[in-house]
Amino acid sequence: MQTKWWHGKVAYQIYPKSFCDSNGDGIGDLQGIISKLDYLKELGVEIVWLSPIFKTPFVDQGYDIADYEDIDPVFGTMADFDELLAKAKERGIDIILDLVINHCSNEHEWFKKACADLNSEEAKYFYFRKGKNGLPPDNLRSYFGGSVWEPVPGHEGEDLYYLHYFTKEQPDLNWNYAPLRQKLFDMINFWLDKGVAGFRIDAIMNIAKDLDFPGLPADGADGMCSANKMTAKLSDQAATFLTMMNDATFKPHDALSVAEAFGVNQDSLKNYIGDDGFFNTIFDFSARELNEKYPAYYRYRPVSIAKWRDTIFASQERVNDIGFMCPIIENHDEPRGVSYYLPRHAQNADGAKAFGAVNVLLRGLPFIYQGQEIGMTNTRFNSIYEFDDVNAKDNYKSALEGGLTPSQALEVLNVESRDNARTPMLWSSEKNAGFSSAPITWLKVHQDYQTLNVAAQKDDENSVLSFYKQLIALKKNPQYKEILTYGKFKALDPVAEYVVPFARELDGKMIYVIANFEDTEVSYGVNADSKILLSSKEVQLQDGRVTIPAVSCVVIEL
Ligand code: TEU
Ligand code: CA
Repeated sequence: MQTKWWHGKVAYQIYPKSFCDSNGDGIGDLQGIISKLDYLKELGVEIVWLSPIFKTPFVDQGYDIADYEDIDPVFGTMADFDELLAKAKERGIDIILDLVINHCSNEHEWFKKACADLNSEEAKYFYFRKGKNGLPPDNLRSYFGGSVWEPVPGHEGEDLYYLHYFTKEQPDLNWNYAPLRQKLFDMINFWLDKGVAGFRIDAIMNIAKDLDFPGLPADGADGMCSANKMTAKLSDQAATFLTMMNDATFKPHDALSVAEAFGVNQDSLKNYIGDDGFFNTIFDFSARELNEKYPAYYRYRPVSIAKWRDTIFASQERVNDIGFMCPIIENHDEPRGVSYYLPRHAQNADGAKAFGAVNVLLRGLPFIYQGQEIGMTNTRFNSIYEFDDVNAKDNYKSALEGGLTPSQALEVLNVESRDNARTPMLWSSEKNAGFSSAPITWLKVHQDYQTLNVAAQKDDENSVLSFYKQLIALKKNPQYKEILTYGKFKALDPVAEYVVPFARELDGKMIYVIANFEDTEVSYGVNADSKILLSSKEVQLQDGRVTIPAVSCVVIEL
């Protein structure tokens, strides 16, 4: 395997709207992020991914981009961004941006020009199609509900539609048109030339389209079929585009490319994340994928930590000889991992520490999502009006249509909603958790902010935050860096349902990471002279056996 600059590092995801508000408008911004760079440095992260900060009408929280080369005024200016980039670099932190290029916003100039003149160059940047037999061109269902086709604005009644896999305000870009691809590649290089270290690449497998738009057999009572089923069928076409993009942009810049690539055929992973892959690495969403959301998000099946372990371990083993994936326990599209996967008795600081050890020490480039490092849990939403996310609102509607009562539908959202992770970062016990001085924040503040916050944990050596610092420091410790970066992943015997135990192995050296989410202690055979590198509670090491208390974890060098 080729050695890369990002190997052995720990990454951190910032959701800019909710990280830190510097000007008191209730919304996070770039100056807010700058004010927290020392916090990130102290935590030990060396790569920071910013969810979209570009000009946007915020229909999908910035994942609808109206100008790829400008900063949204809500977040600040290009000068603020340049300052952030420079100050981050001074602290040894590289910034990666969010590349949302399957679609743009309906407020992008391209789309406005395209609708205004169907013969324009810009009209070729989108998929405009005539209906078939009085119906939209195909029966695909958008990720956020309803048809992927919408009448072209200004041409209503002309049986003319445009394609959007996400909301109707996010028209899909036509990757089959070479000049459009070139525009996107130029834009990527604009940011890389500025000094951005790379990108997290949004929903990228969706760029492949069957130009006949044949649709697929229905997978729901609405007669439609999820767009993601079409995407899964067209991965070869996507591969062609991805190679072009890599050659034109990431590769020549030695940039970090991390893809959000749902539905990758597991047999061709090497093409994606191998030495010559389209990307450097991709997120491991295998546990998240267990919940096929459509056609019934509201009929989600809970995923236990046992199921999480079996699923994630399988994908770790799959990529051992291929490349790296990015372990996560949550992100801005998911509920908090501690609330979602852990048994009730472990949905607390103890559980957060043990889950953190798994996240940081699995093989790959781990991403920590803001607030995870203090053990943030799901936020309690008491009414549908407290949610902001389009996806939450759409799923609430479909739950009611599916026969759930309003209070049942609300409970589903409380478990599943993306807004769970999008509430403001908890900095202190002050007003709005120290996130903002505004009278009201754009999304509600977590109910536990008075006790669950950075200020309360900063100087407490037993806090979740302090434990995360130790985990990251261990991963970077020159003595263990090699094995914790390149060491093979090996599953260990779980011995009980809620135990997540694995080894990292390199050149005959071995490190065990054991997270115990049971409500009783468990024990493992190790060596007589084994050394405890880190543990979240006091562990017993006697006669070659280590005993790990309930809801805790240990890292041992054998
Ligand atoms: O997500 C792509 C994606 O497939 C998920 O949206 C998923 O289907 C959804 O979160 C339902 O849980 C990316 C971004 O991460 C997400 O925030 C955007 O909404 C989406 O793309 C559109 O850009
Ligand atoms: Ca602000």
